[in-house]
Amino acid sequence: MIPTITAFERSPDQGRGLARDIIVRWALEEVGQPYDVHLVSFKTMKDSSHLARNPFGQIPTYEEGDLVLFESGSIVFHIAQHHAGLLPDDANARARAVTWMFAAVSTVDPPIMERSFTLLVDRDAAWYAQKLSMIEDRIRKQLGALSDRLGDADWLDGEFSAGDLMMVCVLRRLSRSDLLDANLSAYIARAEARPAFKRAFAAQFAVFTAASNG
Ligand code: GTB
Repeated sequence: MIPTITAFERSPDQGRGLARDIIVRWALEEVGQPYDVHLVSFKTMKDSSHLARNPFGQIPTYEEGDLVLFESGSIVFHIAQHHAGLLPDDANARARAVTWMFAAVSTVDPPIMERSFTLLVDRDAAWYAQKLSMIEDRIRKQLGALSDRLGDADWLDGEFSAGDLMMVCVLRRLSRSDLLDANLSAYIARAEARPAFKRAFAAQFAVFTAASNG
């Protein structure tokens, strides 16, 4: 059965592929699963039909027969459990890959999101510079630890896994900042060079181009 995901009809990221549908697109491309995309506007995301998919009125969502999922991490985990290619067969290696998925969403992502939010809404506040600097210090500390752990390996734990996919999607949000060291920038570049990422990126970019021309 071909799953259907939701994505922004008009992504505010100018085609940079930062909205989280790219995470799901990429996972589906990695495992070779075709998918349909249902585009939603900011208005229709808050309609009851979309709230039934995601109570928070957000994208991405994933529908496959009777199954309706939200949360990009959970969707990627579902895809990875049902297809070969994103989680190792060995039970311990699999648990470690899942640990990296959680590390991405629950340790590395929160301060990066907070930084994005601060850049967006706090610029006029008297304490803006101080707050930004505190958040960036926190991010630097975490990324230093991450970069040390990665070392000169290609991926976080052996073969490329759903853990790398989630982590790279979190880190890509910093690609225009000075917070990524050369090691993490190269890690992102390696991931973005994967054919599956390129197909996912092109698919979301086509939506951006169509919306811009429409
Ligand atoms: N924890 C959820 C998940 O991982 O699935 C978070 C989902 C989420 O944040 N969805 C956002 C959304 O639907 C889009 S991805 N927002 C609309 C709303 O809440 O009303 C976050 C996002 C938005 C915009 C950019 N951008 O413009 O660069 C990047 C990322």
